[in-house]
Amino acid sequence: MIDKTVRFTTSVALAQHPMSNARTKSKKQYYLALEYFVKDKVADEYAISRLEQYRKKFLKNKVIGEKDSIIEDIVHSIIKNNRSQRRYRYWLMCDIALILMDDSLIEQVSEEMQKFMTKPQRKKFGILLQALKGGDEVDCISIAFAKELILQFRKNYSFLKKPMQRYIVTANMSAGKSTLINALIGKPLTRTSQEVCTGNKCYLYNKPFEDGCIHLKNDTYTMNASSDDLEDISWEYETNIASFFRGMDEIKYRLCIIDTPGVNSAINRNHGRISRKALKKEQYEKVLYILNANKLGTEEEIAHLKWISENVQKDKIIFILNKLDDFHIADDNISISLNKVKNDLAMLGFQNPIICPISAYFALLIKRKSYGDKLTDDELDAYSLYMKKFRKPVYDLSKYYNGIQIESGDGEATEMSKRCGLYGLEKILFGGTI
Ligand SMILES: Nc1nc2c(ncn2[C@@H]2O[C@H](COP(=O)(O)OP(=O)(O)OP(=O)(O)O)[C@@H](O)[C@H]2O)c(=O)[nH]1
Ligand SMILES: [Mg+2]
Repeated sequence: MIDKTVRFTTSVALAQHPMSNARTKSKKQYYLALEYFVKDKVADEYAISRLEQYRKKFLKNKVIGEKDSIIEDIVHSIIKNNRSQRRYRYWLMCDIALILMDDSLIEQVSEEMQKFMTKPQRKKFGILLQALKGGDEVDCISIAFAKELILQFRKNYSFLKKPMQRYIVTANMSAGKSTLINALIGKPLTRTSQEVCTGNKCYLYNKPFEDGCIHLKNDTYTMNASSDDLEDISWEYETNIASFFRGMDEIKYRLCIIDTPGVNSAINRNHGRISRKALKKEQYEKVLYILNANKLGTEEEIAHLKWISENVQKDKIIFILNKLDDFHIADDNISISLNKVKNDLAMLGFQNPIICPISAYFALLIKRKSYGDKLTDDELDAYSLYMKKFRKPVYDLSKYYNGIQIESGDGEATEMSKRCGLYGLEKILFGGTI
């Protein structure tokens, strides 16, 4: 049995699929063959949704039914075809591999397919199987027509081989947990608000490449969630979301970031219980503890820090000092605040804590702008204001991160992400050193 997150976190892009220009009848037959092999091996909701994605692509929502015996004839003819459709069996194998993402199931299907092939057909098909396995020495020229699909499979395959890092995010209400997570992902996936917002655990997974699809599992599963779907998630259930993360640099891990509710809600006491239970029971490499720079030293903050110091291994904690864009030079001083936080933490038993200063809100704007998202007028105004602010040396947060310097060749997004703390934080969380 493979890990349930595997099929949940794969990317598949069908826009350029080589079957796109085939005749309607061929597409229908191709889809039937795909369904025939996949359904025989797995029936989980992820595989079924993938099939649905192919069905929509090839059949434009038409529902089709054929007798089993006819489907078998179609499957055999696609596999054996030696004429104009001789490439179909290669594409089919790639698509099946992309859906199953499981070595032994892929092997089983390839053996079943090969039973219907002649010896020379099997020989050439063997090149594809080797290419899927990633043999660099395989000469793929003879199967160049399947290159794009092989590449998609390989990207998923090597992604799944990366180590998994799990980060759980905790804080009091409105410290900016969800905003920070959105900034790390580079998309507004989790709901943020000045009111009590997150009401249950939300697991956010990255995917190997951008295929334009956000996978969402709440009360049901959808593979192509809209922003309305994300707005409408019910806190009655835990939520799982998978999407490509727009990292500032290469992301060296598979990631699972766990968003949790604020622990200090008096109205929703259950929120604190959910979060504390998660901190005790979940598996994770690090806790990202977010401190709201505007609310340092409050009773509620001290209470949560105390609980954390008693219940979580101290070397697992990374403190994140958020909302530094709200500081005003005359009144607040970032270095002094950081030192004060360090001293307060020392009194609670956290010796030499890692403290990462950031403006999560600006960080998200930087990413969205640099990836071409359309920002509202208000967001553009905030962006210009923060850009001016963080260009001033006193607000430059890059100096609090080891090894992060602004370089002359940095584009606007890189420079600003360094200045607002995002770049340095991502180096720590995504850069392969944890
Ligand atoms: N100025 C500023 N506002 C921020 C920043 N980060 C978050 N906010 C704002 O703070 C409010 C709360 O942010 P959320 O991300 O929803 O906070 P949260 O910790 O997830 O809140 P709960 O889920 O309710 O516990 C929102 O209005 C955000 O826009 C920041 O870096 N700077
Ligand atoms: Mg939240």
